[in-house]
Amino acid sequence: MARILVVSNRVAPLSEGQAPTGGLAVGVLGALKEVGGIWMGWNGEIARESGTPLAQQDSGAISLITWPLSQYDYDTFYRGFANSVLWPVFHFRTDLLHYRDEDYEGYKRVNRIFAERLQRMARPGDLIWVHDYHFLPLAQYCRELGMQHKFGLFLHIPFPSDQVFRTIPHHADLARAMAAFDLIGLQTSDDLQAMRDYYERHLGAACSHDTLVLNGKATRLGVYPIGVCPEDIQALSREHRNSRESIKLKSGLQHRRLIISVDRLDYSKGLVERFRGFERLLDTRPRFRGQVSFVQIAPPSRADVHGYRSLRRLLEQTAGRINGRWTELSWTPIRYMNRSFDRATLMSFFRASQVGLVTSLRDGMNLVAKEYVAAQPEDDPGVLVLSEFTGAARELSEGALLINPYDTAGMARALRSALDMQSAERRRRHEIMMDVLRKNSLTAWRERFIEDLGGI
Ligand code: ADQ
Repeated sequence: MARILVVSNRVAPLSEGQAPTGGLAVGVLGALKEVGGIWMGWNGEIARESGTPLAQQDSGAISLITWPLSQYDYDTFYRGFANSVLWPVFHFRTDLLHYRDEDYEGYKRVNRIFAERLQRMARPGDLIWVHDYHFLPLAQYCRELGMQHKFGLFLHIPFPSDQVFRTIPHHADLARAMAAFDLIGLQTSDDLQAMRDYYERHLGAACSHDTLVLNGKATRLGVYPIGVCPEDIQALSREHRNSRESIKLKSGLQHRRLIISVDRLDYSKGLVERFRGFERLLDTRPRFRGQVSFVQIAPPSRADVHGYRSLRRLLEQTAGRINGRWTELSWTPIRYMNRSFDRATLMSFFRASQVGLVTSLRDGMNLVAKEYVAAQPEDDPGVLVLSEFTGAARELSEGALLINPYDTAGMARALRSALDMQSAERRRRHEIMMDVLRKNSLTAWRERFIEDLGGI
């Protein structure tokens, strides 16, 4: 069998107790655990020079090969072009686009460093699986170094409409370079359609249903919705239902019902809108006051990137204001925690709650939504309230209560329906969603992508 070489920006630590809090890391780690492979990327550290020293860590069938970035490369590549241009634009936030030429140069330079590293590591026949928006030109640079491997790119985030994509300076250069991949995987058919539209309209590519041809080179496009391992999550949440943390959470609730949300602290997740939705519920349905608590777990991410610090301040103010309005001596409406928890604890929290609330303004998939469903007890499951602007909504529309996160009153109505929903209806919805999770599991995601890449 061909070796799989995975490239992503940040490689997740393998040690126990250091749970990754990003969807990409959770997904890649879960996928590689089953088949093994080499995972290459940044070790999260800053050094004098990017790319050295190289470190290797082996754990079971997975080898991690990592290196640091220089401060300048971190600032230009990571904070700059990747997270101040590509991330906001791909999430339709052109108002947050901050472009600088030196950031784009840094982005290309780091991609070239990764290409050189990859060339040294790869053996003939390896399948190269690149992850996410940090490495759109990587295959192109590898080809320039003479590599003839099969290159696949999986984009974890949405692909925006062509009008929005064109706000990126040098978008055509980027898109031409991306066409050096043999396979590009997207989360939903909407993303695929948007990508195809752009290539057709602006670059004159010949596009069929699942292939685009640009300057004689074909790139296959496919939809691969990332999933979870539902059985593992079910078992984890069951085994840890009486863990110390879970008992602490329940005793703090004093038999009140619980709405839970877990996200990286990011403007794409619609956290402020969510707080307002919960506030509206308390405003309009007095019977829930003192009876329902909302727990928001949101560890800070990208704190040094423009927009994230002010978001954090806004959230603190909003939570403070709502709590100031409604808190009673024995009840705090919103518990807002900026920290991460290990996976088992998180899954036990999901299991202990009656409603999982996901309100992203845009989200490639949203694994939390799927984890929430998988963690529920089958005989008494909670309800998922889910933004229609997540990739997950494409798959879970029959079981979840879909909302538009900009519609505060609609969100409050959905929360009320979720809290009032009878057990039979909850079980029915849960079963429908579990069927989807089993079919579109993390294993299926990996197998389909690798099989398609290998078969090209
Ligand atoms: P993210 O934007 O990081 O992922 P998401 O898919 O929800 O979003 O994944 C977050 C992961 O981190 C989940 O597995 C969650 O359990 C974990 N996590 C989050 N907060 C945590 C906390 N406080 N403590 C511990 N764990 C925490 C990106 C895209 C998504 C896409 C994924 C995977 O933005 O749209 O679903 O990649 O492709």
